Amino acid sequence: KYKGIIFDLDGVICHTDKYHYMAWKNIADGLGIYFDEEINNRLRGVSRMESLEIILERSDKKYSDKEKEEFANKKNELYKELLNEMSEKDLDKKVKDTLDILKQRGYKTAIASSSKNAKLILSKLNLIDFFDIIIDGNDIKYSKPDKEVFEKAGIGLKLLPNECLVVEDAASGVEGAIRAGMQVAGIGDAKKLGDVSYSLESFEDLQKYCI
Ligand code: B16
Ligand code: MG
Repeated sequence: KYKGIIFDLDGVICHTDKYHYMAWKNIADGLGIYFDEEINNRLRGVSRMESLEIILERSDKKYSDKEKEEFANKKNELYKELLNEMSEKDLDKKVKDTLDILKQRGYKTAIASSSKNAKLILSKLNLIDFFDIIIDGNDIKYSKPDKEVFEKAGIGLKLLPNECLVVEDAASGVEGAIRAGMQVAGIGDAKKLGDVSYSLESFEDLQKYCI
Protein backbone atom coordinates (compact mmCIF):
# COMPACT_ATOMS: atom_id res chain seq x y z
CA LYS A 1 0.00 0.00 0.00
CA TYR A 2 2.80 2.43 0.86
CA LYS A 3 5.67 3.18 -1.48
CA GLY A 4 7.72 5.33 0.83
CA ILE A 5 8.49 5.63 4.51
CA ILE A 6 9.34 9.01 6.00
CA PHE A 7 11.25 8.84 9.29
CA ASP A 8 11.59 11.40 12.01
CA LEU A 9 15.13 11.47 13.38
CA ASP A 10 15.34 12.38 17.08
CA GLY A 11 13.44 9.77 19.07
CA VAL A 12 12.86 7.43 16.09
CA ILE A 13 16.14 6.57 14.35
CA CYS A 14 18.30 7.56 17.33
CA HIS A 15 18.01 8.76 20.90
CA THR A 16 19.44 12.22 20.60
CA ASP A 17 16.24 13.37 22.36
CA LYS A 18 18.01 12.68 25.67
CA TYR A 19 20.86 15.02 24.67
CA HIS A 20 18.38 17.77 23.74
CA TYR A 21 16.88 17.37 27.21
CA MET A 22 20.26 17.52 28.98
CA ALA A 23 21.33 20.63 27.08
CA TRP A 24 18.04 22.48 27.68
CA LYS A 25 18.08 21.42 31.34
CA ASN A 26 21.46 23.08 31.70
CA ILE A 27 20.14 26.36 30.20
CA ALA A 28 16.94 26.29 32.30
CA ASP A 29 18.85 25.56 35.53
CA GLY A 30 21.25 28.42 34.77
CA LEU A 31 18.28 30.80 34.45
CA GLY A 32 16.54 29.37 37.53
CA ILE A 33 13.59 28.13 35.46
CA TYR A 34 11.79 24.90 36.35
CA PHE A 35 12.13 22.26 33.61
CA ASP A 36 11.33 18.56 33.63
CA GLU A 37 10.79 15.60 31.27
CA GLU A 38 7.12 16.39 30.88
CA ILE A 39 7.79 19.93 29.67
CA ASN A 40 10.55 18.43 27.51
CA ASN A 41 7.96 16.30 25.70
CA ARG A 42 6.45 19.51 24.33
CA LEU A 43 9.80 20.34 22.70
CA ARG A 44 9.87 17.18 20.60
CA GLY A 45 9.82 18.03 16.90
CA VAL A 46 9.63 21.76 17.65
CA SER A 47 12.36 24.12 16.36
CA ARG A 48 15.18 25.39 18.58
CA MET A 49 13.78 28.92 19.04
CA GLU A 50 10.23 27.68 19.64
CA SER A 51 11.62 25.22 22.19
CA LEU A 52 13.28 28.09 24.04
CA GLU A 53 9.98 30.04 24.08
CA ILE A 54 8.25 27.04 25.71
CA ILE A 55 10.95 26.91 28.42
CA LEU A 56 10.72 30.68 29.02
CA GLU A 57 6.95 30.42 29.62
CA ARG A 58 7.85 29.65 33.24
CA SER A 59 10.04 32.70 33.69
CA ASP A 60 8.80 36.05 35.08
CA LYS A 61 11.60 37.88 33.29
CA LYS A 62 11.34 39.27 29.77
CA TYR A 63 14.39 38.55 27.66
CA SER A 64 15.49 40.49 24.58
CA ASP A 65 15.83 38.80 21.20
CA LYS A 66 19.60 39.07 21.54
CA GLU A 67 19.55 37.27 24.91
CA LYS A 68 17.26 34.58 23.50
CA GLU A 69 19.62 34.04 20.63
CA GLU A 70 22.50 33.64 23.10
CA PHE A 71 20.57 31.03 25.12
CA ALA A 72 19.70 29.10 21.97
CA ASN A 73 23.30 29.23 20.74
CA LYS A 74 24.61 28.07 24.10
CA LYS A 75 22.11 25.18 24.10
CA ASN A 76 23.26 24.16 20.64
CA GLU A 77 26.93 24.26 21.71
CA LEU A 78 26.16 21.99 24.68
CA TYR A 79 24.07 19.71 22.49
CA LYS A 80 26.85 19.41 19.91
CA GLU A 81 29.36 18.58 22.64
CA LEU A 82 27.11 15.68 23.64
CA LEU A 83 26.88 14.62 19.99
CA ASN A 84 30.69 14.48 19.79
CA GLU A 85 30.67 11.12 21.52
CA MET A 86 28.23 9.65 19.00
CA SER A 87 29.28 7.09 16.43
CA GLU A 88 28.00 4.20 14.36
CA LYS A 89 27.82 2.06 17.51
CA ASP A 90 24.98 4.30 18.75
CA LEU A 91 22.79 3.07 15.93
CA ASP A 92 20.66 0.29 17.36
CA LYS A 93 21.26 -2.93 15.42
CA LYS A 94 17.52 -3.62 15.26
CA VAL A 95 16.94 -0.18 13.73
CA LYS A 96 19.65 -0.73 11.11
CA ASP A 97 18.41 -4.24 10.28
CA THR A 98 14.84 -3.00 9.93
CA LEU A 99 15.92 -0.15 7.64
CA ASP A 100 17.82 -2.64 5.48
CA ILE A 101 14.85 -4.99 5.29
CA LEU A 102 12.47 -2.18 4.31
CA LYS A 103 14.87 -1.07 1.59
CA GLN A 104 15.11 -4.67 0.31
CA ARG A 105 11.33 -4.76 0.16
CA GLY A 106 11.48 -1.81 -2.23
CA TYR A 107 10.38 1.10 -0.08
CA LYS A 108 11.76 4.55 -0.76
CA THR A 109 13.04 6.19 2.41
CA ALA A 110 13.29 9.76 3.67
CA ILE A 111 14.18 11.72 6.79
CA ALA A 112 11.88 14.56 7.88
CA SER A 113 13.46 16.28 10.88
CA SER A 114 13.12 19.75 12.40
CA SER A 115 16.76 19.62 13.43
CA LYS A 116 19.47 21.74 11.85
CA ASN A 117 21.93 19.10 13.12
CA ALA A 118 20.25 16.22 11.29
CA LYS A 119 22.97 15.72 8.67
CA LEU A 120 25.70 15.84 11.32
CA ILE A 121 23.92 13.11 13.29
CA LEU A 122 23.24 11.00 10.20
CA SER A 123 26.88 11.14 9.16
CA LYS A 124 27.99 10.07 12.64
CA LEU A 125 25.63 7.10 12.37
CA ASN A 126 26.95 6.39 8.86
CA LEU A 127 23.43 6.75 7.44
CA ILE A 128 23.85 9.84 5.29
CA ASP A 129 23.75 7.86 2.01
CA PHE A 130 21.09 5.43 3.13
CA PHE A 131 18.06 7.70 2.62
CA ASP A 132 16.75 8.77 -0.77
CA ILE A 133 16.11 12.26 0.58
CA ILE A 134 16.83 14.18 3.77
CA ILE A 135 14.70 17.21 4.66
CA ASP A 136 15.79 18.95 7.85
CA GLY A 137 15.58 22.18 9.83
CA ASN A 138 17.66 24.00 7.23
CA ASP A 139 15.17 23.27 4.45
CA ILE A 140 11.98 24.49 6.09
CA LYS A 141 10.40 27.75 7.14
CA TYR A 142 7.86 26.30 9.57
CA SER A 143 8.62 23.44 11.93
CA LYS A 144 6.27 20.66 13.06
CA PRO A 145 3.27 20.70 13.69
CA ASP A 146 3.35 22.40 10.29
CA LYS A 147 3.14 20.01 7.34
CA GLU A 148 6.06 21.55 5.41
CA VAL A 149 8.82 19.08 6.30
CA PHE A 150 6.62 16.07 5.40
CA GLU A 151 5.30 17.63 2.21
CA LYS A 152 8.86 18.36 1.04
CA ALA A 153 9.96 14.81 1.90
CA GLY A 154 7.02 13.36 -0.09
CA ILE A 155 7.81 15.57 -3.08
CA GLY A 156 11.49 14.59 -2.79
CA LEU A 157 10.48 10.93 -2.99
CA LYS A 158 8.20 11.75 -5.96
CA LEU A 159 5.26 10.17 -4.12
CA LEU A 160 1.72 11.26 -3.33
CA PRO A 161 0.88 11.86 0.34
CA ASN A 162 -1.26 8.71 0.54
CA GLU A 163 1.68 6.63 -0.70
CA CYS A 164 3.81 7.69 2.29
CA LEU A 165 3.87 6.39 5.86
CA VAL A 166 5.44 8.68 8.48
CA VAL A 167 7.15 7.29 11.59
CA GLU A 168 7.05 9.74 14.51
CA ASP A 169 7.62 9.93 18.28
CA ALA A 170 6.12 13.38 18.85
CA ALA A 171 2.63 14.86 18.96
CA SER A 172 3.84 17.79 16.84
CA GLY A 173 5.10 15.39 14.17
CA VAL A 174 1.93 13.28 14.13
CA GLU A 175 -0.10 16.45 13.63
CA GLY A 176 2.17 17.70 10.84
CA ALA A 177 2.08 14.39 8.98
CA ILE A 178 -1.71 14.22 9.14
CA ARG A 179 -1.93 17.81 7.87
CA ALA A 180 0.24 16.68 4.95
CA GLY A 181 -2.33 13.95 4.21
CA MET A 182 -0.09 11.08 5.31
CA GLN A 183 -0.71 8.18 7.66
CA VAL A 184 1.41 7.79 10.76
CA ALA A 185 3.03 5.01 12.76
CA GLY A 186 3.59 6.28 16.31
CA ILE A 187 6.44 5.11 18.50
CA GLY A 188 7.29 5.97 22.12
CA ASP A 189 4.87 8.53 23.56
CA ALA A 190 3.27 9.01 20.14
CA LYS A 191 2.05 5.40 20.02
CA LYS A 192 -0.70 6.39 22.48
CA LEU A 193 -2.00 9.25 20.35
CA GLY A 194 -5.46 8.70 18.91
CA ASP A 195 -4.75 9.77 15.35
CA VAL A 196 -1.93 7.32 14.61
CA SER A 197 -2.77 4.47 12.23
CA TYR A 198 -0.25 2.08 13.77
CA SER A 199 1.18 1.90 17.29
CA LEU A 200 4.72 0.53 17.31
CA GLU A 201 5.96 -1.20 20.45
CA SER A 202 9.42 -1.06 18.92
CA PHE A 203 11.00 0.09 15.66
CA GLU A 204 11.14 -3.51 14.36
CA ASP A 205 7.32 -3.60 14.42
CA LEU A 206 7.47 -1.63 11.15
CA GLN A 207 8.38 -4.91 9.46
CA LYS A 208 4.87 -6.17 10.30
CA TYR A 209 3.09 -3.22 8.73
CA CYS A 210 5.31 -2.59 5.72
CA ILE A 211 5.42 -5.88 3.87
P1 B16 B 1 18.12 21.59 16.44
P2 B16 B 1 13.11 15.81 15.02
C1 B16 B 1 13.76 17.98 16.47
O1 B16 B 1 14.14 16.89 15.70
C2 B16 B 1 13.82 17.64 17.95
O2 B16 B 1 12.85 16.66 18.28
C3 B16 B 1 13.52 18.88 18.76
O3 B16 B 1 13.57 18.57 20.14
C4 B16 B 1 14.56 19.96 18.41
O4 B16 B 1 14.29 21.16 19.13
C5 B16 B 1 14.48 20.22 16.91
O5 B16 B 1 14.72 19.02 16.20
C6 B16 B 1 15.50 21.27 16.47
O6 B16 B 1 16.79 20.75 16.64
O7 B16 B 1 18.27 22.51 17.63
O8 B16 B 1 19.19 20.52 16.40
O9 B16 B 1 18.01 22.36 15.15
O10 B16 B 1 12.43 15.09 16.16
O11 B16 B 1 12.16 16.59 14.14
O12 B16 B 1 14.05 14.93 14.24
MG1 MG C 1 11.23 13.24 17.06
